[in-house]
Amino acid sequence: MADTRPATNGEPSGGFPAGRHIVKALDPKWFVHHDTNAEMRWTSAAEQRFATANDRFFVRNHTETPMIDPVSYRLKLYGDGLAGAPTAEQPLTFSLDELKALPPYRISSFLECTGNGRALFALQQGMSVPGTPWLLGGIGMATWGGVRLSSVLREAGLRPQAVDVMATGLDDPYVCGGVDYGRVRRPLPISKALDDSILVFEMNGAPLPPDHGSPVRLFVPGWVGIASIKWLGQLEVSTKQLESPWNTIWYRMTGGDYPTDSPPLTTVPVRSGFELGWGATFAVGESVVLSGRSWSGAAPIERVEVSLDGESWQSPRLTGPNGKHSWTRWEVPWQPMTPGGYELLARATDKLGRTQPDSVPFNSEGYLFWAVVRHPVTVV
Ligand SMILES: Nc1nc2c(c(=O)[nH]1)N[C@H]1C(S)=C(S)[C@@H](COP(=O)(O)O)O[C@H]1N2
Ligand SMILES: [Mo]
Repeated sequence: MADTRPATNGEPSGGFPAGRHIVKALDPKWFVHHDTNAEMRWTSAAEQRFATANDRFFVRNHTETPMIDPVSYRLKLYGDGLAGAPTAEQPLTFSLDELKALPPYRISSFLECTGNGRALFALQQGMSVPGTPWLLGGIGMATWGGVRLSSVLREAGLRPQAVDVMATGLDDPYVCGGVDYGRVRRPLPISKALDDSILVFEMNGAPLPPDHGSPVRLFVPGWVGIASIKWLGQLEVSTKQLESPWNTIWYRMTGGDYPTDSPPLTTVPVRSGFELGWGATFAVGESVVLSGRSWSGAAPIERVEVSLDGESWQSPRLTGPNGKHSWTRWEVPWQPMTPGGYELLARATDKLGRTQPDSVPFNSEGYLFWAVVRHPVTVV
């Protein structure tokens, strides 16, 4: 993957270059800049309620945000998985109004980049991996409003023989290392497409913003972010398995001890983050309440264990919603009495018993760092 950037040894500074890869304003107070992408600072999470405000939500763009006219927008559907097997040249189309006429559907779910936590492979395990060096801010939580993908597929004449749906974005083709890989696209198995996948046109009650896929994006709850194709232009519905570089070359585990036929990545593992800056400072003797969030793509969170001294563990009470695809919040009091450097640890276990290990095996793209994060802070 030519999307290669040096790993970082801490939180990169703000400072966004000119260039319009991302349309919304990116205040360095809330975002860390990585080339075409913007990472949420966890200090921003601390000031928010449960959901992440649209203007503080992380952005992951392979190229740049396109501006698409919602009035002339048409979603195209084609393939032999639809009755009459419409072709790419003569597809079925849906306008935004036609999509909005289908029964409404809403889900509160986090969205997380597959590479979230990538910088921690180097920081915690001394493993060098290429790619955007996200700390833990490649995640956000929103209420996504739209219509079920199943409603659209049935309206389009879904055949029982269909096995895969390829979603393709309208952003520019992704060129990397001199190779044009075409538009960002990834196949979705029909089972997940019919289960809880959504075509989204509302984010937290507002029209979907340009950077997050306006006018329509796919949203695949609990799955790695790449499944949720933005600026959705077309859906190919096929009776055969489909492939794209986004499920054959990238977004699957490669290298290390992983078998060469590891499947494309789907469900997000269990993770936890403190609502603190990386390297936050505290005053000695001061009483504070530390807060954080834990999440899993497969199930609600069962319990969280926190260690503030690297030795003893406590189980903070979970507060607020704790749904299948949401993060849940927790709080722990702390009064550090000795100056120095500390590592704050949080380990979550979900209701399926999946938990966070102390370290994770190497994979060459640095995907899915789900080990316990050692969050550095200083007491002065
Ligand atoms: N068309 C298109 N869809 C896309 C992407 C993209 O670059 N182009 N990036 C993917 C990745 S890798 C992630 S993590 C999410 C990020 O969504 P967000 O920018 O709304 O946070 O969108 C996914 N969908
Ligand atoms: Mo991603």
